[in-house]
Amino acid sequence: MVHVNLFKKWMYVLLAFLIVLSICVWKETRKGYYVSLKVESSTKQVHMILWKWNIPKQGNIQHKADNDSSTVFWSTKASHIKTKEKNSVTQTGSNLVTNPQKPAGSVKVWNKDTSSKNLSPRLQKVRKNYLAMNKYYVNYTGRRNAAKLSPEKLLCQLRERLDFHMIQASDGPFNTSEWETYLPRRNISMELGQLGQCAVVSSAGSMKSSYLGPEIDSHNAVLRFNGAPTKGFQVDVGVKTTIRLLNSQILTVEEQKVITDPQYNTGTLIVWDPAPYHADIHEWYRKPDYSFFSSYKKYRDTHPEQPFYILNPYLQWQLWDILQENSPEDIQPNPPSSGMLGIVIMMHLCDKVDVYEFLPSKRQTDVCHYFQKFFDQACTMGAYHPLLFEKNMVKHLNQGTDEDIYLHGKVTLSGLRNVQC
Ligand code: NCC
Repeated sequence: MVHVNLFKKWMYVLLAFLIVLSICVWKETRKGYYVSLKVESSTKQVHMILWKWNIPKQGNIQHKADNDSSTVFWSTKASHIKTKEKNSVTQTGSNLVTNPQKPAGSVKVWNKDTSSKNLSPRLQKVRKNYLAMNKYYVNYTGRRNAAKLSPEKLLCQLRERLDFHMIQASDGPFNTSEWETYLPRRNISMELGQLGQCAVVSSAGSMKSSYLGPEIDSHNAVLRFNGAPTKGFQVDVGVKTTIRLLNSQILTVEEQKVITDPQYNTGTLIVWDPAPYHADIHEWYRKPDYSFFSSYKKYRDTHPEQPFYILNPYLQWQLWDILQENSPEDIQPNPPSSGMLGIVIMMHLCDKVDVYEFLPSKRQTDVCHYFQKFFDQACTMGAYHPLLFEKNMVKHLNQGTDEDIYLHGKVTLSGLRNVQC
């Protein structure tokens, strides 16, 4: 009898164990199923999940759940090389003293022929989904350069085909007395003058611990993006802000913050908004991607003295066409990133442009921004924006050295006004 009871007890324990085990296994299976659903389900759902311009809360620690968080570098010789090297960059006064432990010529930096096949499986799926979605009705019928154009020819394309004008009172729907009081009267080139050496500061996590602040501030003009702060990060990113390029989402979603936070009230502001590929300015005006016109006006009412421009909606697609024409594969049919737009705007305004951490240095990290603890490889490699192809083009145009990229994430580009075509 005692034996039978003991046996029964053991059976119950075993049964309970099996039930708990099955629940755990079921939960794990559901997790995996959800992850794959995220990238393969209907385009509408994918669009919501793929964080087009959705803003992580500052200070939140988040990590994209996938297995592509390794640090990836692209060598000019061998692709897909992982590195964990720790070269030291120390600072004395305003001069950067570097101690490269790597001999020149063997540094690993972004490869200008990086293809979507080098992306993690998750980001490859994301790219394919955006291609299928084609939200902006892109219908590219232009050339495809099988061989890479020379950097000189590419610079000529940028110089001749990009329309850099900011919206002015004579532009179609803005030709009303109501708008006249809002749009800046002076054009941006007159406002800023001819600029010499300029810097573009990407918001990448790898700006952290770069000690590039003094070098960045030594430029005649500095361009920053969206909410990227300088306060508290001066040593790494500097303090000078000549231009801040905003996407229309931040102006609408964080309207109050943008209006009241003094960091936005420095230098010249430019806002841009994704437009449909073939849209004319009237169509875009009626239906912008983000309804930012009222936020723009509110900002202008609060800070009437600060120059604040609206980028014409054609530039993004003229630039996209050049990116597509010079890429061997289909690029995401979405506008280029603020980063790429900012780079070409500075190439238009300046004699020389140093761009920091757009091409990742040895400090490359999956931390998205230098000012937030948010992890996602997509910030560097691209998801919504065709960032990978933008980076290929910037690498191709670089006039600086691979060492500068490796140590400082720095590329040097020629201003477009100096280009002979
Ligand atoms: O992140 P974001 O860009 O503001 O960064 C500005 C530009 O820096 C370059 N960058 C950034 C991070 C990184 N790890 N590597 C990089 O090379 C890119 O060129 C980038 O454009 C944008 O382009 O406007 C973007 O805006 C954010 C976000 O909307 C704003 O920061 C406002 O909060 C988007 N992020 C999310 O939606 C989560 C980003 O996709 C594009």
